[in-house]
Amino acid sequence: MKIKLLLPALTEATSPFFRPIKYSLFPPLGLAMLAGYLAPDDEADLQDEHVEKLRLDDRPDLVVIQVYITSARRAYEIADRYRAAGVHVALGGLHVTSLPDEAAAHADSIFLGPGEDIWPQFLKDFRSGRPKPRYVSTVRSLVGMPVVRRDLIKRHLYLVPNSIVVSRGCPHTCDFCYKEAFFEGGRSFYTQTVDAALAEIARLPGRHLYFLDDHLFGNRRFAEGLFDGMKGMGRLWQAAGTVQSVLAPGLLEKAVAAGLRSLFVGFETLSPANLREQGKSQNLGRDYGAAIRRLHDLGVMINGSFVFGMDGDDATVFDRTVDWAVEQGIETATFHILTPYPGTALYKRMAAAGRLLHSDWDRYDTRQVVFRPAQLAPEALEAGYWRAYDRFYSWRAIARGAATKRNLAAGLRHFAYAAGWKKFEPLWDVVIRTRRVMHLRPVLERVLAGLPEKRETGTALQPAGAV
Ligand code: B12
Ligand code: SF4
Repeated sequence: MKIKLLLPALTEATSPFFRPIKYSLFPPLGLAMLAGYLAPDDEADLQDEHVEKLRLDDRPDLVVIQVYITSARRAYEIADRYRAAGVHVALGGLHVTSLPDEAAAHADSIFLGPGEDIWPQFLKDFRSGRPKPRYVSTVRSLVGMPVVRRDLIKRHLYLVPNSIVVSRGCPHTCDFCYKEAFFEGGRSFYTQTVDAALAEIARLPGRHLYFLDDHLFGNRRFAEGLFDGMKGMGRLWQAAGTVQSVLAPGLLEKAVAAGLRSLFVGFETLSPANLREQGKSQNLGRDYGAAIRRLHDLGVMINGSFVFGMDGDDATVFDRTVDWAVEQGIETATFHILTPYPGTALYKRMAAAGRLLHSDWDRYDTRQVVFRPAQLAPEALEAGYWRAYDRFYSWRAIARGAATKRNLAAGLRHFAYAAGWKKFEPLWDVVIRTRRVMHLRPVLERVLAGLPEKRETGTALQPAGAV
């Protein structure tokens, strides 16, 4: 059987928001995972529109498309084209799960929820000539999952080809998160076995890994087993975790000993009222400053995530948040405009209150305002969002953030990481256009390796006590 697996790009690569480096970071891991269930004599072709031009003039037996909200329009276009040519089209992923009826109009089979149970079932049905129009995941387990078909990934086109996921979902329930809608009807947080996760890590070449799990620390027993097992493997890795897990005694130390060097942390807002409004209770009453100090003391850089536009946010929120993040020495920040994804509690609340402005999914990209904010005009929210990026990544702010570090090495690492990510866009573009992004991987590893903050011998960039 000939099977084509496609990840369409958000709108098209002509979008004004298309930032080549951001979209050349990670390969389509979900699709490579699905390909693991194919038979040895199946011919699979995996294409990712973020990094290559799609070839759509072939006639495979089956086309599989992963649909995110911002790529839905493009995904449907491609699906319609293949269906018109008589090819069976399967659509799955987050957006299909949120809006199955919308997706069903463009597919022969749709898939709701994670693929590990329904995809092998579909393959059996398809091979026997009886594919169903709709498959809904209910059995949630990663035990016995086949090996991810990384041989289908064009590694040289990505800065971080070693992305890895060893769990699904998250133990928390934030109102704005995709998670509850996607995992409805079954477990919404589960992990691989530690042994299977370690075996997958051992198969990955090179040194650097990026765990894309929503919350790698979400199950303490699993996380401890994983980190203990990774100790001595010589890996350098990045991941995502919560403030709560950073503050948990002992766990972070194990992660660092296993090679953790940078953590994406969902601070989201500095306002307790906002946290309450969004049901993000795990952040309530947590000392953000203490979590940051703990990470920095252990030599872990921080990518802080912040959301603007919650009901408690007024026009002062942007500068306040940026100033705080810079003062705390957070190395990189990701800002988002609050976005009610269909199927989430937030979406239901906004829809019931008549606050949604439109259903143009292309614009549900966390950079554009799609609802009526409580205290801000939509234009002011968008302008504030862009200003936050400009201010946080100004040379002055990068230097100020670096100067909070207790030694020269940590300050330089901060400077190199933040500036490298946001200040050399034209260079990134050239490197990506000339397909040389893989040559920058050693540079990333070098910066991540860095040196821990605690080094006693370091040169102070700033008087002691200024942190
Ligand atoms: C890595 C990542 C990215 C990467 C790369 C994505 C990639 N190559 O796949 C980059 C940085 C490019 C990115 C960009 C964006 N992202 Co993003 N990203 C993620 C992240 C952290 C991990 C994705 C992942 O690899 N998951 C692990 C794999 C195993 O799971 P999976 O891909 O979902 O696949 C499984 C199922 O979905 C299912 N499945 C998927 N497709 C199909 C098809 C069939 C036929 C079947 C049977 C099953 C199936 O089976 C797979 C195995 O279970 C997720 C968070 C998350 N937990 O998913 C956010 C997430 C997907 N991103 C999101 C968003 C909003 C964006 C951006 C708009 C952000 C922005 N402002 O730029 C852009 C736009 C992307 C686009 N093209 O439209 C949202 C999506 C919301 C939505 N409803 O679609 C998420 C959920 C983050 C969040 N919590 O809000 N992202
Ligand atoms: S902690 Fe993060 S991943 Fe978990 S539900 Fe909240 S936003 Fe989603």
